[in-house]
Amino acid sequence: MTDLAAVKAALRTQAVETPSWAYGNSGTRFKVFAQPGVPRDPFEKVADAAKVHETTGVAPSVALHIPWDRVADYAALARHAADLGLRIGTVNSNTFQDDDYRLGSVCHPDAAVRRKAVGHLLECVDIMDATGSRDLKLWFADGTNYPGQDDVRARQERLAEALAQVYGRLGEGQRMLLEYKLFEPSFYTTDVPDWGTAFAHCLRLGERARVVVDTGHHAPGTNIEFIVAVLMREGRLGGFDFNSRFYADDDLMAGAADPFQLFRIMHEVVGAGGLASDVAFMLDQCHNIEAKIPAIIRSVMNVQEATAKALLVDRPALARAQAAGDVLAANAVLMDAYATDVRPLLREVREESGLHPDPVAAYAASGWAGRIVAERVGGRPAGWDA
Ligand SMILES: [Mn+2]
Repeated sequence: MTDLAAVKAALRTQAVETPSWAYGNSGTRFKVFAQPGVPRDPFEKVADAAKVHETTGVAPSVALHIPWDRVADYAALARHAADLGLRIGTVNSNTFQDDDYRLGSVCHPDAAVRRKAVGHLLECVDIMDATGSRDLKLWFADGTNYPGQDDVRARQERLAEALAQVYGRLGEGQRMLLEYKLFEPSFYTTDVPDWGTAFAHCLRLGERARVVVDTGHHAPGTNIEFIVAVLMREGRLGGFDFNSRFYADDDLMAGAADPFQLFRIMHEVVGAGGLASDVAFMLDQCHNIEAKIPAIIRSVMNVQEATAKALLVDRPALARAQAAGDVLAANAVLMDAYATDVRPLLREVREESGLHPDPVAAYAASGWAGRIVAERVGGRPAGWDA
């Protein structure tokens, strides 16, 4: 028996942060297909993010990426967001698009390059101060392509030193989220390739250093929900970058490739009290061939559906079956929840919150898609380089 009112209340309080870069042009390393109407500056990206929140009711913040979202006045950007019912969320750093970083950024063998990279990270904390952001998200493209290219342990030392400098600069209430990625763009070693490496660095730094799990950043077959369970037990899960992968870091819509995996992850999150915790639920996606805003809306809905199913797991029945060693009954409890069609429940939740029951239809009816194509003429469309 599940308390439906409690499930609905939990669903209403869920918050999924959308990434500014998903609104601009982005895609694969082979081709980025430009779309009409994409934002030309961070203010327009925030306006698009506001549409996702307006239609879903559960996307109240938008993540920035520096330097792509550099503006003269960050407080003005935060006010613009607030005017649209949003807030500026996580600030993401970028130390992978400068020629100086050919051999790495914070792990580079040259101290001058490391200083430049750390300087950028410190600038990101300055921006957080201006926007009121809680989280600094760090992902490093650092690594090597060939055996012998650099000293693996020395690179770890350089990384630790840089992280400590930035951690020391954080203000009260600010956190450092360290994201790992198995490989790419480095192909032999990556300096933060897995949760264990990220966790080890976070442990040394302090309580406000947390690990980010990007669902696309693992080897095929990796049991991501196990990683989530372990990090939550340690109090070190900072948040998620949700997306889907079929092969490598595909950055497809969350829940598109493997909705069952997303459910299993959310089951661990719900079980550990993560919905009511400080775990950040973010999307990290690129929409190359599909319309961007509806794809982001769809991703938010997919996260909601996985969450709803996880909330519907009959946990007392599950605990009884587990305690009795009843393998099949325990599995059946989980599968019953997964097999539930939660779309009617989510439609109800939205209607009870004064929203259209179908966010995709609400967006289509809003006329925003046509308006941005008509109005966003001239200027330079936002993308990976702007
Ligand atoms: Mn990511």
